[in-house]
Amino acid sequence: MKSIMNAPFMAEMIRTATNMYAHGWDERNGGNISMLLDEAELKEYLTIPAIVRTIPTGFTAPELDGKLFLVTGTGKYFKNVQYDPKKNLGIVRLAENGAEAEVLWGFSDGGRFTSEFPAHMMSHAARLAADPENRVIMHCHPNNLIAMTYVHTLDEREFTRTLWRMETECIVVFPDGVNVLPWMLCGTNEIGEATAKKMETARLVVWAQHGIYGAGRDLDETFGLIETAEKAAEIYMKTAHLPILNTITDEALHQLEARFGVKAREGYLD
Ligand code: 2HA
Ligand code: ZN
Repeated sequence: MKSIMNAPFMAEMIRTATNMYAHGWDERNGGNISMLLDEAELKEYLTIPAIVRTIPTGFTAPELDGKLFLVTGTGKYFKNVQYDPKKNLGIVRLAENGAEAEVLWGFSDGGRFTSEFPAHMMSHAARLAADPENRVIMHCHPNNLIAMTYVHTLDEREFTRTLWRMETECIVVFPDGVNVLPWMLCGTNEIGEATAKKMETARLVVWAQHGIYGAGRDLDETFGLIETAEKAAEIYMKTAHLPILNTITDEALHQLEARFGVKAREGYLD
């Protein structure tokens, strides 16, 4: 049996959490990540099943029954993941139609998965239906995206169009746009269900006055998605109060679609 600390998925998870903290997206215990693991790969590192303990999830997700996730712990700081992965992260397998999470590794201080576990798991189910290759759900608190939700309309088409115009790459990186939820109480099944619904049509879901959710096939792709949206929001926050003399036109956005072989969300371009 190989040491799980040498597993590529573990190294990537630690690197990503560390990098997210360095970007200022995950103050204190802010943010959470979950990544779907491949059972055959995990078996090189863990005996499955070897259940340490079982935690009720408070929801059901039959689509995810038996699936394995590497996930950040509740109350844990991204800053500290690299120093004690086994305490700050855990590997769980969903059982009983998703109503139970079997801890197979980690949460070594008796902890449990992120308080946003419902939003993560429901989002995994929604994204897997849209893209069977989806592996990662990532939540964090990027400054400029949050700031933008105080001063910009939350209309999804308008929010998306503004971000697309802030940087040439945006429409190429997220042609499906950005969906937006109004402020809601976090950590609940209700925000989980609402987030998952929004994940059916886009890989980015902004939580107004809170942060963002991203989905992707791996940690790098998901990080890059949020990074690009956050950069666009930063440019918006740097320029929104100034006289705008130039912009990226819809004609230019259509050119980008053609050049990069992407299709903008239906009805989002004039
Ligand atoms: O505390 O980010 O949304 C973790 C969070 C809650
Ligand atoms: Zn949060």
